[in-house]
Amino acid sequence: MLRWVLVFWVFAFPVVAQEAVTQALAALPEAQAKRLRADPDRFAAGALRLIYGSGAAGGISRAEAEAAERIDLAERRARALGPFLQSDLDNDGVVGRDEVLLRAASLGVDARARLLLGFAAADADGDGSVSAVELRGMAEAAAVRRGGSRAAEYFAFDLDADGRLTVEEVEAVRGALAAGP
Ligand SMILES: [Ca+2]
Ligand SMILES: [Ca+2]
Repeated sequence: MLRWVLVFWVFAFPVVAQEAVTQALAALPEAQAKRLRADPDRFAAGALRLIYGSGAAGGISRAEAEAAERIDLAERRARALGPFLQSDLDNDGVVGRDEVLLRAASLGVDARARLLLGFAAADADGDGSVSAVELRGMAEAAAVRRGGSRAAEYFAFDLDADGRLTVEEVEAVRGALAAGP
């Protein structure tokens, strides 16, 4: 009996998946749906990385996915802050132009250009120094620009709507995306 249920599931799932994926795509913004259709392998690689990296037993809950995403964003913010914190020579939490110029002089050409361009962009009010608030704004913008939220996108493809995204679902979605609309 179980065997026949499994046989049914294996053969029926792609059809069910195709319909569910079509519906999920229709609910997403057009640009997002287009990007997913264009590169199913990229979607699958990102989702599987999330599942194997932060989930348990072949799947991930929405809460686990959101926690992993928040940790990822915090790491990106920290990376963006690094060069600025290394330029805060007097450790007062504000990066002044004089500090940045001293730091820049010790760097190679590429790192120097990145630091000075980053400093100009981060100084939102143009007063010649990057305040703690401006630092946080810069870090947030950099973190979102380099990736942004994918947990919501992945859970649009929780095909059986049980609140867990499994490896089987990701593979079914990959297949359905590759097969076309
Ligand atoms: Ca400082
Ligand atoms: Ca400023």
